[in-house]
Amino acid sequence: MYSTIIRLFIILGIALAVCEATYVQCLQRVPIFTCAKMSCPDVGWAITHDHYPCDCFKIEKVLGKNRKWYKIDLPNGNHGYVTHDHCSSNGNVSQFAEEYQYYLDRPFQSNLSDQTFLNCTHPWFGSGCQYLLEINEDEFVRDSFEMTLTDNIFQQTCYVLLECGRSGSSICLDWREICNGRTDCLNDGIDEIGCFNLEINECNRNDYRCHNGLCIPKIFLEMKFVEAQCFDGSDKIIKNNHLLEANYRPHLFEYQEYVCRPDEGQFTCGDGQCVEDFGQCENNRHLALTQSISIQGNLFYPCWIVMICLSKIMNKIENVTCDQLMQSSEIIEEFKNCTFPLEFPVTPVLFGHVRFLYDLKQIDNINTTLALKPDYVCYDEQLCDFLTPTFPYKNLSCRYGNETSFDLNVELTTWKSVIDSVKPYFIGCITQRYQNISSHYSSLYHCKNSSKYISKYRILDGTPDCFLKDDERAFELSCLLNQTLRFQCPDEKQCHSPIIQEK
Ligand SMILES: [Ca+2]
Ligand SMILES: [Ca+2]
Repeated sequence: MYSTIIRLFIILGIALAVCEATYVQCLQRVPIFTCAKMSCPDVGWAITHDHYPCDCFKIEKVLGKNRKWYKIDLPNGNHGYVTHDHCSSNGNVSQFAEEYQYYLDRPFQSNLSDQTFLNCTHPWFGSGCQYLLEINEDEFVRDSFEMTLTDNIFQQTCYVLLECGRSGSSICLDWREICNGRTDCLNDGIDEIGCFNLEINECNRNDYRCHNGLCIPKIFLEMKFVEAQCFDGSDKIIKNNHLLEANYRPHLFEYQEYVCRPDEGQFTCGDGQCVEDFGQCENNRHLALTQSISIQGNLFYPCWIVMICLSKIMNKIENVTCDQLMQSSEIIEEFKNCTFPLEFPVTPVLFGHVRFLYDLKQIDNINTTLALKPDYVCYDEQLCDFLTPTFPYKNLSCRYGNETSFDLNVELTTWKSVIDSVKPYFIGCITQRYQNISSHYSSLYHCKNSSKYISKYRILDGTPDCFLKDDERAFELSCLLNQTLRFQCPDEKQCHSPIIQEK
């Protein structure tokens, strides 16, 4: 945060110092000279805060340093010179910031190489480091973020350096969705390519390994500053125990830089909040997800409408409520002509490969207060090799809904509850097919009856990662891992990961 402000002020300071003037303003009463030297006679005094037109400046070398002289137009039609000591010019700030960067990159090619740049100490800035901008940084930043929020529309920032294919255009890739262990981009899951390197990653002796595999210097754990240094905040949990004050309130920038930990909801709201899939984000990013999964695609209109309403993904379409739509005998009649099994939504509902299929319904007998459960759940067999598919459908492997996690006797009332039921069943699937990975990596744990490998740091971390949940039952192994921050409770034979201390 501070470094950003300092950088901003340094750039402003530099820009003001070298800008091509359109007018000059003096903050003190300074003499106006007839030529660009202190030895020249003066013609009067500059009036404080007056705007003097100016289109050029001269640089004078004084004892090896540059002194800048603005040539200003005077009200009587003559011109004079003032130094930049107490006067500054407006100008094209961004252009000069760019020119300054060009000078830093290629000092000998830049035409700024014979000029002086001031590197002001925070919070001062200006041509002579004479200005101080009094702002409440928290409010300043919060206002700028809040400006992007309106009642119902999520204004998102998109990570554009990966071309991420998602259904529809309502949701784009957030940088937090890269390497988060879930496939978000439907074009070959490019958001998860290469991420296994993080899973394998070990840090050196002087580093702490964040739960997501990144490393930070261990010394940060001992320092008094309260901000988490790991993006997933996993270092904060350890500090929490002995350093942080009880009334610690995370800084706004901490939220902005926060990625979800596995023990939290895994859908990122894009501002530090983490919710379960289709849970509610305060900033409404979940609506963008709902919209993206509700696209009509190549579905016949009545099939699409009825399925949206029965699945309870949304309760109205184009401002007409589902109650009204489902009373249309025409729509209900046409629904019978849909092709069954009907794949709905037209895109994967979870992890980039889990899909739902529905059989023909006696629609008159459906209890519309409940969310319709899928009759079949299909998935990519190569990613979930611990499951034996019951039958193939197109290029997918499928199981009956009640063979997965849908209990016929459990009534679900929301789309989210349908997703919540099926999610644990597929959590053990991998995101990318492994290439040349085997258990000889000492940093990996091999899930039982599965091709999945996870980092040993995920053992007993409170989150099941393997289909059989064996990573949360590897009691003896957990104490053999030689991870210094693991802890053992009295009368227990297992050693817990430090990230569950918060629970
Ligand atoms: Ca992802
Ligand atoms: Ca685990």
